[in-house]
Amino acid sequence: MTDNAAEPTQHHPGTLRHGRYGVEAAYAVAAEAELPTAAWEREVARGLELGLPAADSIGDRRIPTFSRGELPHFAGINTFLKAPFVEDVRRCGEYDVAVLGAPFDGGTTYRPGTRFGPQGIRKISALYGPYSFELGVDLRESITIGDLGDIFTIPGNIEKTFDQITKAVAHVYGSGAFPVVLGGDHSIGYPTVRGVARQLQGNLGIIHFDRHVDTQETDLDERMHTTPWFHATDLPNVPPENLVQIGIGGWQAPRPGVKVGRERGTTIMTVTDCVEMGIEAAAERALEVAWRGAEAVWLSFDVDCLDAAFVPGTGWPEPGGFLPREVLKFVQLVSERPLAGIEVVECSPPYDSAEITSLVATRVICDVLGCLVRAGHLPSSRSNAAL
Ligand SMILES: [Mn+2]
Repeated sequence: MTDNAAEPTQHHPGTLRHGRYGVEAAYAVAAEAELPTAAWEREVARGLELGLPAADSIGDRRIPTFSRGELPHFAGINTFLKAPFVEDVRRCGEYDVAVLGAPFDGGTTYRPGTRFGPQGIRKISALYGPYSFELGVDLRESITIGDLGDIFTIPGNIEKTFDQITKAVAHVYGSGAFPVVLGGDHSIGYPTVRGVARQLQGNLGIIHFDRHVDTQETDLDERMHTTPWFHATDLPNVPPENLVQIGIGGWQAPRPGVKVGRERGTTIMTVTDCVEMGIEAAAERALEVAWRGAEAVWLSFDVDCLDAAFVPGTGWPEPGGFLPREVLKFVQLVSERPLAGIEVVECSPPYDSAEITSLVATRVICDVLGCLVRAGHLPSSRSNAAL
């Protein structure tokens, strides 16, 4: 970056004339100065009250005896981002964002293990604080997040599990909270969409990141993780014309699914297409397709859309996928419009290496939430939560 790039931003005139930053860093450094600390101060006070003031030898008197907040990152109970555990799910509407796990891998057709996806994602999410430097957002100061724990899935029964997931997602979406679903294999894409769609008057669009089309009717005689969008786009208010599939490619795309997508008119964007047109243009195109005539848009993120090198812990790894910085940019751009919710699927901790796949999943969720906050879509007008 050159000194020329460090012009003061419109939002913070006059604060940056020293030429030490490029455009993004200049924005980031200035944005941090504008962020409040009120929620953090409340968290410290609560920690001291519930966790007792620290031993006399501790100089920093904000530290309690028992860890009761963000710190230390390795301590505490594993909810997502150390959000409060909401045991009474009837109260999920009191939060802007509700995290719920869908621990199910009965739809996998090769590697299993995604039943441990919610656990893996929650565990590594402890590494993250609520603040993003580049986004200039502090989630703790902007929104409330509750972790509802996991849906009671039925390991040996796909259809009963689907019914449980649909009921859970409809409950959360209907409460006004923004659902963040931790998969689970991609078979859950059908019941999650069904849960949101039944709460809408109008149509639901889907932005789908994946190496695989997932549009065939059945696989191995069941509605497996290769089939969610066939069934989702059978729903009356989930038209296939609003399904945009991003990152598709490689040697794992079943021909029956491709045929269905062609016949129904889904939109498919390969990695090369996206990279060559540019991520900004690709995101614009994806938004255009998903939002055309739609009331809301669901984001379904399969971690295997990334190159296999970055996601060892997944069911069907495929080389040639996105780089993390490409896909993160992409999800940030699509989150400049409102979303109905997000699911992150196909994270399989038993196959993971150094928790890197779970970390990618966490990062995608945090970037989506951060961008929704930055764009003013969270807290949403649907939310009942009061900060
Ligand atoms: Mn996939």
